[in-house]
Amino acid sequence: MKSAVTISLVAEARGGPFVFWDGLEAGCAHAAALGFDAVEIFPPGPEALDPVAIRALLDRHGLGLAAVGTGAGWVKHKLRLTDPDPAVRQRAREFAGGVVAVAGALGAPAIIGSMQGRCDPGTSRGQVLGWLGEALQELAARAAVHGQALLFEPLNRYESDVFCRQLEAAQFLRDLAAPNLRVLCDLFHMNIEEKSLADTLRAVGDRVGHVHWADTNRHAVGFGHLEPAPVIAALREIGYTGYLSAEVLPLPDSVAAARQSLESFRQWTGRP
Ligand code: LER
Ligand code: MN
Repeated sequence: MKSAVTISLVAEARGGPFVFWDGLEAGCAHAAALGFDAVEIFPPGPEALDPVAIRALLDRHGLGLAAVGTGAGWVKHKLRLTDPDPAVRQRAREFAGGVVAVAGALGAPAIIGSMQGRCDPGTSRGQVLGWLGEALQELAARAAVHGQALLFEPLNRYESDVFCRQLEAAQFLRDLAAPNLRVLCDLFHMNIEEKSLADTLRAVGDRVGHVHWADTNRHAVGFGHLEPAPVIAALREIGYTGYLSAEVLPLPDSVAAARQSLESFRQWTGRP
């Protein structure tokens, strides 16, 4: 398994669970100095990411790119893949598709989290899942062009009611028959929704595509009451070799949260 740390470039998301906030240059410099393998970027949109410049920046710091988030589509532009308005759904697909393309050009997967939306009153769950399924199939096909996965992230009940539990999401993705669709398992959301984190990870199995390495209170792992040992054992059992990416509150400050995230990663994976 490999370590990663989040960098948000979205001013509107300030206060959210991202570690670094002061630009890509500064975030990459901190991540590399601390010893992370990679960064995960939350951009305001696809146009904010120049693949050539980002490749040069990552290479200069010896960092990988773990994933790129699409959440600004919702946070900044109020775009949802399941909006009842077809014009909004279309714009949402274009926005997410742009992020998938730029992430793919950089050799990374994109994440569909808050852009999944929620079931509005007056809209049936069947309709919402239909719209979501169509969008994920289209976006997965765009990711496949680059040989990348598309990561779907179940969110806890206070953020969405589309898929809050990992296994239900994994079954939905399996039925879509797009083999590069994977589940992003965020340990913070899982702590709220799952009976057992380890059993759930084992059940999702080879559909686990990415992990958000967060404690129960969304602080860095070790600052809450998560028991990492069974989580790591389950990930080993299913043969997971992807990222444990620190998507946590920048508390007590960004560098301290990053340092604790990496220390806990090293402690529990045994990686130097
Ligand atoms: C939101 O709670 C979250 O976990 C993010 O990774 C989704 O964009
Ligand atoms: Mn997350």
